[in-house]
Amino acid sequence: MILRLDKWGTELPPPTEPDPDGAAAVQELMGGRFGEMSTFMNYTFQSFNFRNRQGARPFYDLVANIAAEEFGHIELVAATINTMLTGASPTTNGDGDIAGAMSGVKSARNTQHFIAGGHAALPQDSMGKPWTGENVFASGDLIEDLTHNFFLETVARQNKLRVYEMVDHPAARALTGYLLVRGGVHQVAYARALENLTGARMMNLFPTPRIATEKIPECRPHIERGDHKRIYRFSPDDFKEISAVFNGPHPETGDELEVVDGPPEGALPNDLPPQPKAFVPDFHPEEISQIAAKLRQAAGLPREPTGEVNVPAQPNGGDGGVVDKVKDAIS
Ligand code: MN3
Repeated sequence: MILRLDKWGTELPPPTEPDPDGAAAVQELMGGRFGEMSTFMNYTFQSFNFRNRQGARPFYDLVANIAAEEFGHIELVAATINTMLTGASPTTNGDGDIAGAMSGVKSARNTQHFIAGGHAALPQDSMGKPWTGENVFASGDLIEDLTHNFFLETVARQNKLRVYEMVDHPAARALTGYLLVRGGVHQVAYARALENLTGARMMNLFPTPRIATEKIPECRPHIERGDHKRIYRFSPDDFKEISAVFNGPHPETGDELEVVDGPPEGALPNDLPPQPKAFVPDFHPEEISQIAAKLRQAAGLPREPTGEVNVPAQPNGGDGGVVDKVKDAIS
């Protein structure tokens, strides 16, 4: 089973200028062959199918635990795409007129973001191809699976760097900076697991690809915090044998690898604003808010929402601040 925390693995900037074509590129990190859906489902199936777990407990614990972190990576990629799509078409809730509301995005690279989705992420790659279970390799042979996972994380980091270089939107940069560091940890984890299992000198393969993560500004805060050498234990009581395989010096920095009890501190999620002209979550979202407030009170809950967010939704519907900018110019 999985416990869910209503937090993001790292802080992301709130919506600014929309970047729908950039968001289409970021989709590769969601549903591409080497995207986060693939890492998540690979480790999930490998852990579900793991036989003789008691006999190989440290390896089972490692794979199962990394699977849990990957769930949060999918969430972050989605949040990034959603941030970049916020306000991509006019979204302020005027006097009921929706004529032409979507015309601004008819040439977007991924029109499904706006037709099938509500200005939102989809389980697809950067070409709009749906993620497929063919991306999962779970042979049951531990050495094969670990070798595959090392390769998966290696190529995933290359893809992250390419998206970083392609897209300069601040949300995409924050995302790729974080994922490059965390993906690097998982790459080291599978390499160390193979090394501890077989004696193969996997550390000689680093750095592959030759990414100077410490020189990337969006990676640096995560490295300074020590997140390049840590596996977090995503469970109150389980997966305690990770340290039996995730140990030794980091191949690039020489820092001692460490297992931290409990999930990372993370960050409160931003509340992305409604997109009323796309009926997200409704043409009149304030009606749903009023109903929710009544239901909360009837259930004996406080009138105000109990959950916490980092940056609240902008009341103007997050149309990129265009309305506010016009108001500022007039007044
Ligand atoms: Mn990941």
